[in-house]
Amino acid sequence: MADHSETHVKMPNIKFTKLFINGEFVDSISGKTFETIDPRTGEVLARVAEGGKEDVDLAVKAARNAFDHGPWPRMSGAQRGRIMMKFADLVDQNVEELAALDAVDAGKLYHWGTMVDIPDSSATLRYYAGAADKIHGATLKMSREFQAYTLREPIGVVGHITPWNFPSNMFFTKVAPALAAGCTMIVKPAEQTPLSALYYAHLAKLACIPDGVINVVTGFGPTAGAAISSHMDVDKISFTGSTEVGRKIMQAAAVSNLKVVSLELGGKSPLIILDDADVDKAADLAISAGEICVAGSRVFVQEGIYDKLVKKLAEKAKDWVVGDPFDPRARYGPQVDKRQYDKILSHIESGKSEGATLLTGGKPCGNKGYYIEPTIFTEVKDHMRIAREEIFGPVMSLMKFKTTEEAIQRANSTIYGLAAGIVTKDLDTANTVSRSIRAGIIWINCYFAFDGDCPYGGYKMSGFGRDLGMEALEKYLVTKSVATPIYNSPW
Ligand code: TXE
Repeated sequence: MADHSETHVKMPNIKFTKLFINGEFVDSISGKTFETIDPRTGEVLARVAEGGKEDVDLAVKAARNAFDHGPWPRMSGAQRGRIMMKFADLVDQNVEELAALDAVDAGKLYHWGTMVDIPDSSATLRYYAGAADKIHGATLKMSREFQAYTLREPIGVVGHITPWNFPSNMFFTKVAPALAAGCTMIVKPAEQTPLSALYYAHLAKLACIPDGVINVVTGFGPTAGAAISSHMDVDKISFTGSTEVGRKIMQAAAVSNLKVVSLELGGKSPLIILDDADVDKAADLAISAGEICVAGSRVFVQEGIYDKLVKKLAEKAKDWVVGDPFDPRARYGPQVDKRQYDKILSHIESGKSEGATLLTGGKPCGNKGYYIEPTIFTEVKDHMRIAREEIFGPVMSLMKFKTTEEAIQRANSTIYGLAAGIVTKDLDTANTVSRSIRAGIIWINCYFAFDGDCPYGGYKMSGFGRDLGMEALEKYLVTKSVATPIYNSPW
């Protein structure tokens, strides 16, 4: 654990803690608030308005009104795009404040936030701003004396329910394509990390996004989240989070108004390292496990390179600095909250008791906050809990294999299918593995390579629907066909 004495802490000014409904920051109707905790210390960072069903009703009413009568869906795509560009500029102008908010609320690394998370968020906005005036349907020559055309219309009022692992990126991954499509929306950020979403609501207002288009209701899943997913006037839910809650959201949609659902859920992503891989590079790629849904938490290593890789990882582990997210030397910050911290530690204990070999880490560190040493287990067997369940923390499991066929079979032997990686110099093998793994994104000789233009999402119980790319825009559009007769057509 790094010594924090030299750390220059850029404590953000927490200005926004109320619900954002119809363009105003308001208290919850019940007057209730909840604590958001600083994972660096375990202490209360701020009290935030706790939205409940009545608040969701108000937010949906505002979004419905903005959709049915407001300017946003009726503007030209070019106009929406211009406003979204302004929103993106405001995000960039506040990059330090936003990265600091995510650092104290979510434990995200500050320097990573300023260099990657926040710039990627504004880039996502600009990507979809550019798409807003390129939404069009087709002209259809029908088989009889008719012609038709299709209109691509916004789907309506959208509920976005997001997790805590990437508070800023998740916000824009959901909000940006929905804005471009002309939708209005209610965002419910995770209860662990509500602060940056409220700041984004403020910036949206400054960018002149009309009132009611973006509403943010902070609060808990079983109350605020459930009220959104079972609401009769919400047309679509876009959710990222656990498979368990994804199931509840589908059920709520089914028994309410059959709203359209897209789900990005858990993963247990395999990284397959073949004998011909460069050991140094393979070790760097393997060290990608962490609080990300696509973490390469099952690392399959071919037997010829296994011992060399274990040695290399043990060497590299000496340079891993766990520390305060504001410390530029820190590579790992704290876990988001006590529950996640306890969950990760319990997985580490299960790894030890089920007989995996602990190579590095394996225990908490620091004298306050939710810090855990990055942990590597070797000799992990497929039946062990650490190999089967999503851990969502800095825990890597190394498993040995003999043939590529065996690696493919074991990699696919999971209920999830979010991401996978392969490290090899052999293009034929890389292509074979890519086509054989059932996962939404495959990385060859790289890992965690995301881009606004590159869709991602799940196979199997990792969900359905894609975020990012032009495919995500489609989720927020619905097709209408319009047919007219053509009399006396020679064709
Ligand atoms: O997710 P939850 P949590 C996985 C990961 C992690 C686990 C739990 O395995 O350890 O999920 O994380 C809202 N109706 N992922 O507890 O509970 C909740 O308030 C409607 C994978 O954070 O699914 C929050 O806003 N909404 C993942 C959001 O759902 C409900 C990212 C996510 O919470 C609700 C995060 C309900 N009944 C966790 N209950 C990924 N794929 O990236 C909760 N919520």
